[in-house]
Amino acid sequence: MSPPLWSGSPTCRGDCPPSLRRTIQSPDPAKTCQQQGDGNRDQRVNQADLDGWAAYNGKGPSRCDINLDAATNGADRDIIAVARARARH
Ligand SMILES: [Ca+2]
Ligand SMILES: [Ca+2]
Repeated sequence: MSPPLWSGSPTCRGDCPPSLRRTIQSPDPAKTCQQQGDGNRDQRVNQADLDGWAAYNGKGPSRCDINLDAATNGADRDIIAVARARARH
């Protein structure tokens, strides 16, 4: 009996075409926004995100845990501040 032609979920191995690799590895848009500092996920990085961060500062995981390290702290504020400054230009 021959092995199945396809098994398991799609993953990218060394022989994966670059175009398919990009598709599989493309980030979730919402997650990307959060990583760029959009804590409240309204597609903008502004004072509201800093206000949101202040409300969660010193706490554990939150929507303002931008770097997803399970703590909401100054490192997350820095990311928001940089993204905000970048958005102004
Ligand atoms: Ca926002
Ligand atoms: Ca964090």
